[in-house]
Amino acid sequence: MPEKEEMQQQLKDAVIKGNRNAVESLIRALLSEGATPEEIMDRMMIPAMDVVGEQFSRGDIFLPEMMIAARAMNTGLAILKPMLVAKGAATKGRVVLGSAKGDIHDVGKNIVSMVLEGAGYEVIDLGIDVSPEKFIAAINEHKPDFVLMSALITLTMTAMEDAMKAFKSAGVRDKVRIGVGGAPLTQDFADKIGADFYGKDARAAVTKCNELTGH
Ligand code: B12
Repeated sequence: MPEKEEMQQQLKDAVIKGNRNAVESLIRALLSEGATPEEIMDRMMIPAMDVVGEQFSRGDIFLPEMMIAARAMNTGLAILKPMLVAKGAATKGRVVLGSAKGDIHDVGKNIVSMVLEGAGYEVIDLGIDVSPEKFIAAINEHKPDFVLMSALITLTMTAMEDAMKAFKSAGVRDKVRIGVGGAPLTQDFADKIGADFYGKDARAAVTKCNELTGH
């Protein structure tokens, strides 16, 4: 296997095994070999998380291993972040973002945040397990153009639906555009809960936000 290809496989393995030091040094080596941050994220790191999910489903690994892999993933993302965000131009709009109530998965949300910042959006990241009340307070405080919610488990998809209802009751639903995403979501689900858009990945989030802000 040529050296670069070998390193790509090694990076994938390092994320799967949660070896943070190896993740860090392999990313740096790949960057110096000319790999782009997007390539590293899309072709190596994200597919590694899919392998972790499959191993968990099969019962080959358990929660601690899944957690360690996610930590290694977030370490890698932190290295790539300055490169992705540096590309950003002037502010195109303000985004409030968070994982739905009850959901502690944050890797996908962090990628969405980074890619949006890189595309010129100001992002206010509310973190994980964000209650509807916290989203509502952020809408009132920051007056964002968009509220984006991420859910990775079927259970927290319901929490998203509850959040939509809470936004309506609080009278803030029509003040913002709402986007939703996360591995188990579909366009049908987004339509059902009355979101303004669904995005299958971080780039789709940018495309949709650009369309809706006329950029
Ligand atoms: C890592 C991981 C964990 C880690 C999370 C740590 C962390 N810091 O995030 C830990 C160990 C904590 C964990 C816990 C659990 N997990 Co988990 N986890 C995963 C795993 C392996 C990877 C998730 C991930 O990071 N993917 C990589 C990112 C890049 O992908 P992504 O999040 O989908 O994001 C992309 C897109 O979806 C999109 N996107 C995401 N959000 C948004 C938002 C918007 C607005 C837009 C436009 C786009 C968008 O853009 C992203 C980038 O392109 C998945 C398996 C998988 N393949 O998804 C299981 C998985 C999601 N987990 C699962 C389960 C069951 C659990 C637990 C319930 C296990 C348990 N028994 O306790 C708990 C739940 C905890 C909770 N309350 O949230 C199941 C969910 C099944 C289901 N459908 O309900 C999965 C699918 C594993 C499996 N195959 O069974 N998990």
